[in-house]
Amino acid sequence: MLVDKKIIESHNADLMVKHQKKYALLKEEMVGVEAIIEKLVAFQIAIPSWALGTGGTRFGRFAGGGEPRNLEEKMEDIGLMHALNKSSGAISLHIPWDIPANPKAIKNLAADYGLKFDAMNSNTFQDQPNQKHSYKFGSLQHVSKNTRQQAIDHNIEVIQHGIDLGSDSLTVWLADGSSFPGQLNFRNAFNNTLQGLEEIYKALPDNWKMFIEYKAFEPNFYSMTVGDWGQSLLYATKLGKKAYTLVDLGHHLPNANIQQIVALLLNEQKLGGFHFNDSKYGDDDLTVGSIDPYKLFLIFNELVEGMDARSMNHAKDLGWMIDASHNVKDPLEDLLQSVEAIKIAYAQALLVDVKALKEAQLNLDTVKCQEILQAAFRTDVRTIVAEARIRAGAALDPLHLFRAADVRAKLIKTRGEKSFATGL
Ligand SMILES: [Mn+2]
Repeated sequence: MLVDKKIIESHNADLMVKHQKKYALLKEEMVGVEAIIEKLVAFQIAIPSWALGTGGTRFGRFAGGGEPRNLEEKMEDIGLMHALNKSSGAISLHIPWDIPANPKAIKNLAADYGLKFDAMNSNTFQDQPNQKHSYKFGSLQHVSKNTRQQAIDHNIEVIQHGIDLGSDSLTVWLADGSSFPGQLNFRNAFNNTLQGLEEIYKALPDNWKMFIEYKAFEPNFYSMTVGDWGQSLLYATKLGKKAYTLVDLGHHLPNANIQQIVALLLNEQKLGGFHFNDSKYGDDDLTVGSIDPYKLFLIFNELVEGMDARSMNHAKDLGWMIDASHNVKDPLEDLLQSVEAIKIAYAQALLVDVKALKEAQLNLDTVKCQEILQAAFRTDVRTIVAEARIRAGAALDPLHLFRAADVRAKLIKTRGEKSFATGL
């Protein structure tokens, strides 16, 4: 391991006095800090296997050096992150990019790093070498039964890989849709897709969940067959109680009120999981919290309120994943920033004075409602998040330590300057 316990302990010792001063002050002022810290320690965010290399755009890809060359090295990267922050104890795999040659060995490796296998992801948006039928015109929606069957079989194969590894959920994201008016019969596309999802659903073990992810546009630009939360909810409702909607923050039209979508899906018991990222225009896949941290806080506020209303376990009852990948930053530094942003927004949401907010809502006191939310959002909770990290055995400042320990240089030394992560 590139960052071992000793390195973390000595890093923490260097920063501890300053941290403890800040924490003592904060603890005096704030009520309920201990309960928040407990929740923060339990809250883990899954890292997608495709985010560990520098992502490509439609125009080019610029590798950063030392990228993981195979599944084992991707797990090494996430293990490294988890050692630094004790908040990313899960990996979300993508098939066929990460098919484990030896599932048992991969499972053991995950246990060594303290990682679990989160949702498995299928891929019917690309054609793979030697694939019989093309997905150029869609997969589960396709006019050809053979193409549809191939996509169904692939998803069932992904479930099997997940069973071998101890995962318990499947995320289905379909690129299906159309780019020109008249290209597609919408009803047939919907019904074909539903039939395919039903076949996949039948192959799910009883303790599994199926997440149906939606996206408003891209790669198709006229229609997407699972284009919004309404369509996803329709499928999930028709399929049954193991099927849920998955919300990816970047998959909405500009200015969509994601907070409200989350609240209603929770109300219907149909919110299954989350893909975190940030964006300015569309599916930009930028670092979580880098553009609009207030929106992220408002979403977490609805998540916390909605989960508490149903006595749900924040850490376990929904799937929490990052789905971001881009060109400019070191992927590990980017992911450390994303996890930190998620924890900050979660901590702020836990600070909201729920009782006062309810009262203000009933009194139609709009000004007070805003004051209550913004009081929580404007609280600097970084010290609380850091305290939770220390208690979990992580580094006080993961990003600082990642740089100070020269982790990327060491990865480049073993993996090479021109290594390319498998995947996008
Ligand atoms: Mn996604």
